Order: sequence, then structure tokens, then C-alpha cells
Amino acid sequence: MKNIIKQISARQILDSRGNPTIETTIYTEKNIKAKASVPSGASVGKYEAKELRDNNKNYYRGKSVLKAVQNVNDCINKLLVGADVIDIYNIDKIMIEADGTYDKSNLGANAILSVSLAAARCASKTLNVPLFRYIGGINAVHMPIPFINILNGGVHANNDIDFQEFMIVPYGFESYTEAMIAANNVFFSLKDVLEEIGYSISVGDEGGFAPELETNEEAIRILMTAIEKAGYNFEQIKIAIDAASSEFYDEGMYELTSESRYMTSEEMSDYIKDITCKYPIISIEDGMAQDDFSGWKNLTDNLSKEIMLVGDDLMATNPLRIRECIKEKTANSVLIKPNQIGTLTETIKAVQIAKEARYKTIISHRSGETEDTFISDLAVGLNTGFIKTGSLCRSERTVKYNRLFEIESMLKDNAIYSF
Ligand code: 2PG
Ligand code: MG
Repeated sequence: MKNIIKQISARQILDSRGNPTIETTIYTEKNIKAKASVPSGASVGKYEAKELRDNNKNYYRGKSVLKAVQNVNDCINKLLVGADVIDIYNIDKIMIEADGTYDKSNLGANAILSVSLAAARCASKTLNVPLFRYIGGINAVHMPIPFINILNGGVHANNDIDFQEFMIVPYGFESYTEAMIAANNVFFSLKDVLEEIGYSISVGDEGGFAPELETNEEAIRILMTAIEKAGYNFEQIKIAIDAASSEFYDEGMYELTSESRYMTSEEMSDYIKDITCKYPIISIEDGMAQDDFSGWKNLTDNLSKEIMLVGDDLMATNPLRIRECIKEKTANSVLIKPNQIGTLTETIKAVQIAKEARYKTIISHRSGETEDTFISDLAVGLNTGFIKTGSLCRSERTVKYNRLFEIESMLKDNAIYSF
């Protein structure tokens, strides 16, 4: 009886963009407590579970989450007091049934996820094991390869670059720690390169530099210069892009404003193929828009043997959508964001389905983050192979990388870092 939930209470806190979000604490009869908070996206896909916002224009500009907080403190608290905190599947099931909608718009995906994550953390504390160990058992020894977003564009930055994220992927190294040293060298090398040319070195929402570059290709070339000037080659460090193309797709056309290009789906697919041939690119996320299914199929047919084609908006961490994409042989990798689906156990299911089909999986943060490090443990616990959690500055990003340093040192010689 000692593991039973005594109380669940939530409050409103602020995320890294200064917008309200929810933080939930769970207390058990054994006097163990654990909390979790949830992030929020800017380029939100239309198939994601819904976060509840109050929309009261006079309070936090409509962005407060007091209704979600109340749903935790009243409804969810009543439902879960007395439940076993270790049985996370039961906890999630109770909340999913109480919500009763396909997109969690009733209680709010933000409310539900905050409880789901806090419960898992509370379970790990109850069992006295690290969170990654609770999630993954003794199998949890693989450190994820980070996708580090050091150049920001799209809706994450105040510049005109169309693509949202230009990331470095330090995969040719012996350990996570060594990979991060290299990534850090490239981050500062990029700062020097930008300063030399006279570009701004202020940063965007995810901590990557956000200079006013001319084209997407210029961004790629500047990253390559930074990698080389830091003394690395493109076998050690590759480039990944999140085009976030749903943001510039309308009525069947893709519009790259910075390059004054207006492209059909086929032209967009050719454009991606072209940059993939020209540059050391390992992965393209959301190369095609969430509703351009035939475009996605075309891109997959053309490029899936060459690089990772990652579905973010396309699949929205939704097991049903991931299954559909697998069936249609669309994309070959899945971005995994717990708040796109709204519970930990459905997130786990999404990863399992993807892995069974040999799709690669990348655990991901959101552009509006908190100091919570849950996703670091999740990446190791689920052995996803990859994590995307922003640049190498801004504490809401570095806190996740720092947790991974901690996990690697806990694993000692058992830690594995490989592609
Ligand atoms: C993405 C994410 C995270 P956002 O598109 O992959 O980088 O951005 O959280 O704004 O949706
Ligand atoms: Mg994305």
C-alpha cells in the first residue's frame, strides 16, 4: 500500500519563451514526491494532441493554463488518489478514458502529460532507481547521438531563413562526452565564423545563432565552414535539417520566401534531393508538409536509402499515424515528442511500433522548454539512438545535455555510443 498516490497538485510556471505552462507534483503515502513540467511548440502540427490554454486575452495574453491546472487538481487528482504509482500503464489509461477525446482536448494534453511524467519519476524514486533505469531496465545503456541545432530559422527566429533548424550530428566519436566536446568546438567556431563575416550572433528560441542569412544553402555552407575550422571532417560531424515545411506549404505549393522560390511538391522534393547530394546531410525532418502525403511518398522513394527522412508533423508521435506511414512505406524515421501524444505510455508505444518496422527514432524537445530533463532519461531508457534538444547554450537546452553527461558517468564502461 505504500506506493499509492496520496495527492496530485499542479501549478502554473513559465517556459523558456516566457509563456505559462504546467508543473505537476505527485505525493505518495510513502512520502515520496516527484514533479514534472511540460514544454510547448511554436511550429505545432495539426495532428498533435491539444494543449489547453485559457484564451483570456487579459491574462498572460491568452496563454495561461489555469484550466489545465484545475483539471489536474480536481478531476485527475480525484481519479488517481489511491492508485499504485508504479503502474504507469494504469495511470495513463485512467486519464485517457476520463478525457474521452482522440486529441486529449477535454482535460488537455498538457495536464495529462504533466501527471504521466511526474508519476513515472515518482515510480523511479519509489523503486530507488534512476529514471532511465525505471523506463528501460538493464537494457538502458545506449547514449543517444545528439542532433544539435546551432542555426535557427523559420518560426524559431527573427530572420528570414525558411528552414527551421540546421543541426550538427557528432556521430563519429567514442563516447557522448567526446561527441559533445567536438560539438562545443563547432558551436564556438560557428560564432567566430559569423562574427568574421559581420553577422549577428544573437540566438533564437532553441539557442542556435539566428543571423540574417540569404538562403538555406548559405546556412549549410556556413555550418560546413564552422565544422572544418574547428578541425573536424564530415565523417565525424554531419548536418541535419528540420525544414518544418508545413509552415511554408499552402494549397499544394511550397514557398521559400528568402530565395523567392515557389515550388510544386515535385520541385520541393527535387530541391531536397539536390541539397542532399551536394552537402554532408544525414537527415531531413519534415522535408514535406504534414498533408502532402504523395510528396512524402515521392521523397521517400527517392531518398530513403541515402538519409534519414524524419516525420514530425506528419506522424505527431501518434501510434496510429506511425502505423499508417509504415504501411505506406513513407519516411524512415520518427521524431518522438511526448507532448504530441500526451502520455508516457503512448510515447513508448510510438517508439516500439517505429522500432519494430526498423524506423529510426529521435526523442525531441519543443521550442518552448522548461528545466525538466525527462527526455534525456527517456532517450536512454527507450534506447532511441538519437535525441534532439537544441543548441549548446540556454539552460533549458543544456540542462538536458548535462543530464546525459550524468547518465553516461553513471553507466561507466557500460555506456555505448554508436550509430
Ligand atoms: C520541431 C520542434 C522542436 P516546435 O519542429 O521539431 O525543435 O519545434 O517545438 O516549435 O514544434
Ligand atoms: Mg520538427
